[in-house]
Amino acid sequence: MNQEENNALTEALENTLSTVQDDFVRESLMSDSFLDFVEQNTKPIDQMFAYYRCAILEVETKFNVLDESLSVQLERNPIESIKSRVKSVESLLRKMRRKNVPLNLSAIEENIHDIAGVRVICSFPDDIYELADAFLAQDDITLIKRKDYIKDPKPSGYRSLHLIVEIPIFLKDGKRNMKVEVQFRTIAMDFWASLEHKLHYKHDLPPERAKVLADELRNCAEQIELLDMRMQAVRNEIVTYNEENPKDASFPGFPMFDE
Ligand code: 0O2
Repeated sequence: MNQEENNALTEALENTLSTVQDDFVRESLMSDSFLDFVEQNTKPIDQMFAYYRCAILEVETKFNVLDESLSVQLERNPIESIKSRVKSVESLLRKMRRKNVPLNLSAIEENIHDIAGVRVICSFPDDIYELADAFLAQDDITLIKRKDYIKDPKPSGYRSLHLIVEIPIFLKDGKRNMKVEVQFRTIAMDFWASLEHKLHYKHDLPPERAKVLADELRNCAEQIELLDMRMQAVRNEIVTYNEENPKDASFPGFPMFDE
């Protein structure tokens, strides 16, 4: 076959493929039965996502309350920021495919634990455990799973404390328990994870270069762990000094409140 015939054949094949694709979309994805299926299923899915957004609101409120109350005792806010998200549909479908989850809502709620995600960014490593303990001690929180990637970092170098918890949300017609993944990190751990996440998904390097960069990122994670430990040590020294040298705040003879 000469070049001209080859080009003509390629073009004919591409046209046929395009027609087949078009027919498939019209007959399957635009068929009455599929559109009826979408209509019937959209509302329960929207409802499920709304319940997860409610659960996020409940968890965020708990951390805002903890931050506010601990700020008096610690004389600083242990939480730097809170970031929340409901998992994207694409990410949810990928995870369902990976974990072979059946295509129904109760199977999704049972098997996918991070549809609602709350990330609590703390100042110091110790704050993470103090906040996690205070959160878990609340009697409407049930711990489902704990993954401590600070004590046992992932091979990538990733460090955070993950808790999967169940929390009730209160609706017009009753109570519903929802699963939420709470990730705790320091600012330094968050800095690393955010940049690593961006770099991880945006390269197409040959395997040997990818390995060199993965080693470099793991090395950065180790440096960040050291920085966290040094900042924690500075804070501990200040706290110890203040405990050993308390300021006398009471006006002599006129205590404003009883101790
Ligand atoms: P998204 O939706 O983009 O946030 P499991 O459910 O236990 O079977 P899973 O969910 O893979 O398995 O659990 P894992 O690994 O404990 O937690 C996954 C989430 O932790 C990720 O969400 C990230 O937010 C974070 N994470 C885990 N490992 C890394 C890492 O090496 N680098 C960074 N930057 N983040 C990490 P997803 O899956 O990205 O979902």
